[in-house]
Amino acid sequence: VTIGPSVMCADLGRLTENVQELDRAGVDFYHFDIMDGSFVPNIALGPDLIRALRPHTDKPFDVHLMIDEPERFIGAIAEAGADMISVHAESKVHLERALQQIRGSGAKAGVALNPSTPLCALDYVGDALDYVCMMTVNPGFAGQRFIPSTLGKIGDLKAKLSRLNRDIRIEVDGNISHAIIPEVIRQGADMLVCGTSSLFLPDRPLAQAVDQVNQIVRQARAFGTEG
Ligand code: S6P
Ligand code: MG
Repeated sequence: VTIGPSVMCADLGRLTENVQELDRAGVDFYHFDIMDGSFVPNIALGPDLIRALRPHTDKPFDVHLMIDEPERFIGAIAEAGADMISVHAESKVHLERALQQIRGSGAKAGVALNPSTPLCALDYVGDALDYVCMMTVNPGFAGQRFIPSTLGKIGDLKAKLSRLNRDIRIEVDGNISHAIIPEVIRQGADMLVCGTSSLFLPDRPLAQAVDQVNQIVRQARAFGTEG
């Protein structure tokens, strides 16, 4: 199980300092939310920021495209330094083609699913898929409430993926709090996007927050192997 800070939740005025601190504390990847003001009712980040941050860390960059026509921007995002790119199944997209395009750019290919989107959206793209970004809030904003029905959906996805017998990772994104981390791990989550609910807390330095999340993850995993 890996943890990735959500970059939009960092102090954007001190982003390189934040990244150095998070790196030292032991995060595994960085999650970038790209929003176009149309697919979601908010605007955030872009390829220039990814490019600017790329020299400051060796950790993988995971880019979540919340945009209407993702195929138009996959090339630019990959070129800016993305290692993983996810496109929304609900966007205006030829999903299988977009996944091939992502892999062709050298990145891992992901599909992001809104909380209300059924898992059958993944039925015919399994061969082109490296990971699923399972939204546990409606995309658009940090600091929202976890949608309870998505918890069982993670387990359903895990079961579906094991039937495919392929190493497709499950990323969970949205209000992944200290309390919910053990639950999502139990359901089969492999990658945790950590934002205002777990890492960027007003009362704690980043390094301490990372330690705490890593400890919760270790405990949850130890508990899982015991039975
Ligand atoms: C939401 C976005 C997410 C948020 C993340 C923030 O549209 O895709 O990646 O950045 O949910 O975390 P939190 O803990 O504030 O919900
Ligand atoms: Mg996201």
